Amino acid sequence: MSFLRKTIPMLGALGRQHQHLKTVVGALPTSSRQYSSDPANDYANFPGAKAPFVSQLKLNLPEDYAPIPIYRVMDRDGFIADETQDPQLSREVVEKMFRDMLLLNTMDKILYESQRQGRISFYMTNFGEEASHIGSAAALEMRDLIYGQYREAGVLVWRGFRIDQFIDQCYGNVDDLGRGKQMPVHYGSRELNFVTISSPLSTQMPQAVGAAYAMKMKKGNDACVVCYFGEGAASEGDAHAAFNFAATLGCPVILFCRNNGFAISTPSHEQYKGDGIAGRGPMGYGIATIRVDGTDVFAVYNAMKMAREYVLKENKPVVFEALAYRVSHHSTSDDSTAYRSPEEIEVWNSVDNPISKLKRYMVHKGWFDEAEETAFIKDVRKKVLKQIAVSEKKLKPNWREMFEGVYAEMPEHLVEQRKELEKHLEAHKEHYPLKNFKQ
Ligand SMILES: Cc1ncc(C[n+]2csc(CCOP(=O)(O)OP(=O)(O)O)c2C)c(N)n1
Ligand SMILES: [Mg+2]
Repeated sequence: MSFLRKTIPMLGALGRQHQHLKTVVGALPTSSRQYSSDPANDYANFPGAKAPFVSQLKLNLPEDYAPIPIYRVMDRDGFIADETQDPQLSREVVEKMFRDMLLLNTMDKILYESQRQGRISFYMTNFGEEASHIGSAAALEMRDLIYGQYREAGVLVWRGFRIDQFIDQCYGNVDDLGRGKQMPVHYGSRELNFVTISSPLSTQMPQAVGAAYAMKMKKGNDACVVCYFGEGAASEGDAHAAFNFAATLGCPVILFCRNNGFAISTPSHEQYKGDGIAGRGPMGYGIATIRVDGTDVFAVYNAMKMAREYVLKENKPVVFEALAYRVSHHSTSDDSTAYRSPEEIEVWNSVDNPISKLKRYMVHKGWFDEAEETAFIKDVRKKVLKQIAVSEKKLKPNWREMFEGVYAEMPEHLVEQRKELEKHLEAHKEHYPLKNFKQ
């Protein structure tokens, strides 16, 4: 009874409201009517979608829609097809791009081998993706905040992360900025505005969007967030959350997908059925989207400049898809020849390789010097090998540090665990290599 007593007056109120709306709509000229079911208007205005009405029933098939085109500046021979697209970078900048790619490539080769020799526990190379790292990093400002996935070491190289910092991190020694808390390649640098890598895929994505939202709230903001992720990581639920929050909250974030064709052994054609990750942008999430040849450093650079300008001017996100090929194994825990042919790998390692493309461009410009390249690689090799010898001799951080640095104040349960470990090590010290840790 009491339910009815409350409901009947409510229905009466709704009826009155409905009556009122009818009067208002009736009074409006047809053109300004807001309601989708108006027969005089074939453009629907549902709260959930604005689109035309049609009277032909049609199943919208993926193949009815053209794929998003791939922007490129250079062809595989290093020639610029449309001169208006040449970013006109100075010789100095192009040489830095080239040298940074060579440095990354050389360091990767040695650190990969050092894992094979049992010197470090794990490694991931960046072969084939150097242009998307360097081209994107070069188009940003240092104040822009970077969230990486793990295969973006070139962004750090461009920003000035040093060889000793890379190698100390891989050894997790006392000079590792991460204090030995993470696996190799999980770099981070407060100084370089690069948030520390997390192993669980896509965790960085909603975090990056949140950081961009916070930036937008700051008066006079002139920085954006760039969030790198792989096409495999884009299948995680967190990726959806990130895309949708970025769009609906209007966040100045560039959602940079490195689509390298594989998520460990899963090829991209098994990962998704749509038009890559770019295909999700404009229609799926209502996000401005750019798709580029990720082996072309100038294409990535131009597109990133445009993306940065847009996200800051509009306070809206951009989906950025850089297409490339993961030339090496996923990591040292993988053998990719088990699921792809050596011939296929070789194409991407030679003719369609980002470094050789830039090199050919430099040759046409008369900016390339073979002897200089050889000397540079030799010098990097020497530095890396020397640093390995230094980094592997350094002590590990004090083991007590493992409990520190996550919370501003150590919670009770961690204080307890640290005490327990202290007691355990005191009782069984002969079984632990304590001399390798800083006291
Ligand atoms: C939540 C989660 N699931 C699975 C993994 C294991 N894993 C690590 S990397 C990876 C593949 C990611 O592929 P992609 O995002 O395309 O990046 P790529 O390695 O190609 O650069 C997987 C499945 C993980 N780290 N986290
Ligand atoms: Mg991938």
